[in-house]
Amino acid sequence: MGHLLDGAWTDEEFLVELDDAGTYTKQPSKFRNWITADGSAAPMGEAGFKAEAGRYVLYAAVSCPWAHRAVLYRVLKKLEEIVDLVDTNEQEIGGQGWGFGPSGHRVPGTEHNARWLHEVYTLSDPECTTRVTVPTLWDKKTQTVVSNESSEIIRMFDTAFEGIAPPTPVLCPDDMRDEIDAINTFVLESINNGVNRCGRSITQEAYDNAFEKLFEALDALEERLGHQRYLLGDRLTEADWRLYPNLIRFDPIYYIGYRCNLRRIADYPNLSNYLRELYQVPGIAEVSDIENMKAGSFGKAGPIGWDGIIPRGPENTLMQPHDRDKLAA
Ligand SMILES: N[C@@H](CCC(=O)N[C@@H](CS)C(=O)NCC(=O)O)C(=O)O
Repeated sequence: MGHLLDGAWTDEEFLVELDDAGTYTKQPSKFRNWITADGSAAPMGEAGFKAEAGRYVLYAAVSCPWAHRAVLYRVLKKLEEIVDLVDTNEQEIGGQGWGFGPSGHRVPGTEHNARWLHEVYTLSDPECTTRVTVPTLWDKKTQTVVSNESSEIIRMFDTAFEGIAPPTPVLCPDDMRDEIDAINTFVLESINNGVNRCGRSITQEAYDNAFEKLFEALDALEERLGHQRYLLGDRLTEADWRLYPNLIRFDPIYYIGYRCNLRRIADYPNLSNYLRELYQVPGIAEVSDIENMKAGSFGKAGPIGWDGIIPRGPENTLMQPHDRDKLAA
């Protein structure tokens, strides 16, 4: 995929996501502001992004696990009436990254009709040099991108809209933050990035390393989930929701398309039972459309350069009963 260079789209690969060993490695996100309850700057970026109903737009794509985090939070934190959601179309061969289709999309708060998501970035910063990624959080009022970093968007969604949105449990409570950060780092390295490293690294060695680390991590989580209901005990937290987008894609997409084929999640009794529980949380199945995830991932212009033929299986059994409540404290 191309990028923005000084505000212009280029297909040239200069923000390369491979390190010297051929390992797929993500670029840092460009926009890192935070929405806060009173609009103060915290913990980084510019001030001025106050939590207000109807002010912000979340750009996402169904196929993307990072965007999925933010879409899940929009449901879990009851923000559907407060933060707008715009799904970009899948990428097109010869296109300019994430797009809105031939008739385009009127960017809220502006008169601009955008054909591509990168135009939303240049409305915000006309000279920017960056990859253009989902999720992207847009502010209609200041006509700027607030953030394109999913880990931070979900933290904002967790608490910034308290008092505006209906009450919901906090998913990263202060007294659990260190534990959550620690397990997030482990899951990020071995699983969130691990599946991409298996699918998109360009040397055997880089793939082998990622593959070993990925299955060691899944084995460790399988063991952990044998004696506790969630990753951090009996409370469902951010850590679980950062794992879920990869678990749900694992058997239909990563196992076959990303060469993650030692074991399926279905072969892990605890992980598969846990995945069913998360999928069955109210509202989550509706924003976990596996057929659309497959279409984006295996599409010709998708991330792994598949031939466009979408594998039909496996059967979706995620609505089958789980018995995770037997582990409740
Ligand atoms: N660090 C970012 C990564 C997001 C990301 O890599 N999204 C992918 C889709 S799954 C993307 O938009 N890639 C386009 C590109 O890198 O050019 C986040 O977590 O928000």
